[in-house]
Amino acid sequence: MNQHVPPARTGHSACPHDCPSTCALDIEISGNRIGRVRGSSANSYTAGVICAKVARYAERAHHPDRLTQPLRRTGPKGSGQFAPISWDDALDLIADRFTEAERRYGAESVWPYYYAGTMGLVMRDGINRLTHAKGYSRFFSSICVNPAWSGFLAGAGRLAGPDPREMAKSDLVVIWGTNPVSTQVNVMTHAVRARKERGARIAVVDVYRSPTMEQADIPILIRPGTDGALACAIMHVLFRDGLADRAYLGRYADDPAGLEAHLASRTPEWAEAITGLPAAEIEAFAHAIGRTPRTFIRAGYGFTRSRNGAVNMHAVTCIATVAGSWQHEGGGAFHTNGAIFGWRKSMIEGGDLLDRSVRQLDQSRIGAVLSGDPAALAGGPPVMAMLVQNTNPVSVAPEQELVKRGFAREDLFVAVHEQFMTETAKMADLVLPATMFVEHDDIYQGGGNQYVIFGPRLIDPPGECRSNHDLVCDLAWRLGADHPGFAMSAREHVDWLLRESGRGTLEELEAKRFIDVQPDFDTAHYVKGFNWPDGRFRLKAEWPKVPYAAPSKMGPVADMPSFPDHWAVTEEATEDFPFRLVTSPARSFLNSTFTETPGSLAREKRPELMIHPEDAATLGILAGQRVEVASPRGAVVLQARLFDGMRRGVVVAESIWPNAAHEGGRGINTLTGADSIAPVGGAAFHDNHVRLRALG
Ligand SMILES: Nc1nc2c(c(=O)[nH]1)N[C@H]1C(S)=C(S)[C@@H](COP(=O)(O)OP(=O)(O)OC[C@H]3O[C@@H](n4cnc5c(=O)[nH]c(N)nc54)[C@H](O)[C@@H]3O)O[C@H]1N2
Ligand SMILES: Nc1nc2c(c(=O)[nH]1)N[C@H]1C(S)=C(S)[C@@H](COP(=O)(O)OP(=O)(O)OC[C@H]3O[C@@H](n4cnc5c(=O)[nH]c(N)nc54)[C@H](O)[C@@H]3O)O[C@H]1N2
Ligand code: SF4
Ligand SMILES: [Mo]
Repeated sequence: MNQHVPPARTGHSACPHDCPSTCALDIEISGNRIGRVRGSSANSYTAGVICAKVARYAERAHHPDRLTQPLRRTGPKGSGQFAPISWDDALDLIADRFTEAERRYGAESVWPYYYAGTMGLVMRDGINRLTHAKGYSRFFSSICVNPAWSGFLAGAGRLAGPDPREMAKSDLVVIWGTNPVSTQVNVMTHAVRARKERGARIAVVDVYRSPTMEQADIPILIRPGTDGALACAIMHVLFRDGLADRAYLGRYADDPAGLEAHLASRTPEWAEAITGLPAAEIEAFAHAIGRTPRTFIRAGYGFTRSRNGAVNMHAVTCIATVAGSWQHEGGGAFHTNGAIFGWRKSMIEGGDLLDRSVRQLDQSRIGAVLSGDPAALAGGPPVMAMLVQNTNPVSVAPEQELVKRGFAREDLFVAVHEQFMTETAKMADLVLPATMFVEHDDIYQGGGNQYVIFGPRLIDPPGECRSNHDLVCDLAWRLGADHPGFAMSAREHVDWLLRESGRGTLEELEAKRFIDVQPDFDTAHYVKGFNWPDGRFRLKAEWPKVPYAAPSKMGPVADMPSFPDHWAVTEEATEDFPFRLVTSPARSFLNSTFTETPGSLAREKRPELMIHPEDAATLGILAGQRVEVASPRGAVVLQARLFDGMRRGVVVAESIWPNAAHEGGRGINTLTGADSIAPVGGAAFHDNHVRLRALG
């Protein structure tokens, strides 16, 4: 073969995946193929570093199993039997089935369902324009951020904080309930820079010796769902030992005297009994925080995936207020930058068509919704037809047995738009091939940083793949949905968004590749006050008033403690279910993405259960043995891996493997529950009580 291969060039983009790092990428391109992917060194947050799974992206983009043509189901649901169909016929079929559902049961019987497979604003959120234009059931997004964001908002009143690059200027970086070595590698870049350049220490608070905790100077190993107790004891010590910044509190907080009195009984010994962390370690950690003005708390999502998660996030942010850390460069508490971008997204989302009287269905409760639970359906009609884009609920959603039963319903029509034949696609009536980020135009915003990045189409998509935007517009046309956004290209949407939001034009962004929208120091550090009318941080949370839009308050909101506390609503160990299971993310997967790539599969090997050797000995479980793990919701078989990096009684299964990678096709979310976390919903993926049984 003497084929001419054009010389490689470098394209620029953003990582589209659901990861707070939102890395700026330099991508080798030759012909119509991508080669190595590198982190941009021109971008000061990415700083030339990306994770290994995205560096190997060519194996995902050019995977032999990419979906390339529309497929129609020919066998029973879930059989995997499909035959090719033309795009025109596929779109006609969706339009027919949606129209029929609407005629028989009303527009609310159609439920467009999506999530963050791509974080591009046009490709991710455009489906809402169709929903609003047609009056379909609205999607209440809840699977990921709700407890974390509501917990942060309860104190600061705004979803923003110090520039995440300031971690490099900190003297104590506290990585709390996140595992950045696996889940957002750039946090480590900046934290390690602080250690190298300033001799800063890195503390890591987690429930297992994660890859991040392996690198910690101060490892803080606690029991799951006990972060509120730890935070209280830390603040108790700060007040007790004269390390609370009373001047700062007097000016910037609502009720420091009330908090101090409340914490009087939350001693290190009290917290030791709850967290499993020795009181002496709590004291030492509190002293480190209290004596280091530049303490930067980088709070993640992981520790909020418990039934008391919002309370725990609020408690952790209170530490930065009691210690006065916010006022120092390299200090404060950071979780996400959601509030700094100020987008006007109405052209993408069709916000002008939104009708608040249309019901909202809860993403995390999809099992109950599809099974016809009247409460989950908000008293309305059953869901009869769905378009699923950008997400894989038949692996990732909690209460998986119910989810699978729902998708198996004969009277439910499901179209799934995907890059691969995921477990959700396999259950569909119609599977439509989707482009990848290098094959379409979109705009991205940082979660854990402050950049806006443009990601252009760099190569042609394989076969007949269409982008999310194109599919939504094609369907709108057939369904008679009317909105100017359906007649615009993705590039026109990006340009409109930038102009209307006062962020320049697409042409300007393309020339610069990315723009830095970090607010000034005073804004980021709340020097002029926190985001409440009186400018005071709320040590005493008013949960029902937290400014987070939800169909209603969810979970036991009335019982939430106002002051930071250990809120004992987690699924505690019992005689029947004596262990606590956490389902932390696997390093080489991203949720269920990359479970199709050989490089990631080789590294993750097989679904395992990490169990403490002493617990294993008590139960007669040997390394490598099959173990049945059962929660009140179902049972799963995992292979035991003996690991002494947890408190006794805690087990960890790194996730999310496909259900099919497990015996009997039952994966980890068979065990997780879909009851809502207070105050605005979410799934408690890391809060499960389980029993273990050694299998032969
Ligand atoms: N490799 C990889 N990267 C990912 C993902 C992935 O699946 N794999 N997922 C992406 C997505 S969607 C998100 S939202 C982010 C989330 O990223 P993170 O913010 O890191 O959140 P989690 O990944 O849920 O959990 C982080 C850590 O919290 C720990 N943890 C669990 N329960 C508790 C607790 O009660 N207290 C404390 N202190 N720690 C606890 C877990 O053991 C885990 O090590 O990561 C993104 N990046
Ligand atoms: N046990 C357990 N379960 C969890 C978690 C956990 O920690 N433990 N984490 C939870 C969290 S935080 C989250 S955010 C959810 C995430 O759950 P999901 O949003 O389902 O995340 P992924 O599994 O990555 O699925 C994204 C899908 O979108 C597809 N996709 C990517 N780009 C595009 C595109 O441009 N167009 C289309 N049409 N499709 C695209 C990908 O191929 C992939 O199959 O999982 C949750 N589930
Ligand atoms: S660290 Fe996160 S944002 Fe960066 S390349 Fe990896 S998955 Fe993408
Ligand atoms: Mo997430």
